[in-house]
Amino acid sequence: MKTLVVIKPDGVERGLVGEIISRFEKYGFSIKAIKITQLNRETAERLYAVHEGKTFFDDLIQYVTSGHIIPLVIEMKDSGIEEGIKLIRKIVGATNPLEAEMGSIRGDYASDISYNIVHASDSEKSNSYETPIFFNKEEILD
Ligand code: 3AN
Repeated sequence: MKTLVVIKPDGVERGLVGEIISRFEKYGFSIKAIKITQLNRETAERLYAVHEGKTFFDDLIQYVTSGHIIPLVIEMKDSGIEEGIKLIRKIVGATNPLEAEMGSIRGDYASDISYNIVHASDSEKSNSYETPIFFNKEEILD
């Protein structure tokens, strides 16, 4: 399986890029696409379309467009998409860092739900929607 992970502006600014990538690698994921970029407002709104209208939407867009981000496609060979995404969500930790377990990225490094370091697609459907926002097919290696 392959799926999308995005290191958000606070993860990049805090110098956690190597640490975050290293955690996925140690669990057996390998990188199949990677870049550094910055989202414009329109693309950020597309990425977070499911949250449109929610109280935190404007702040979320402001935050994800505020700095550099690092989208990655990571792969776990011989794993189904559901199991792979489940494992990634465990490595990342719960959306609210106060509920994220210690030992997860958010549990160890985040303290605020609005600045939670990393985004990971939470289903096969969201991955199919989100990955093309960052990468075209040729950029994702086999
Ligand atoms: P996750 O990133 O864990 O998949 P989503 O997709 O539900 O979580 O939410 C996307 C982002 O929106 C979160 N990473 C967080 O930055 C922000 N967010 C979600 N829920 C809230 C909330 N109740 N208050 C503030 N920000 C939120």
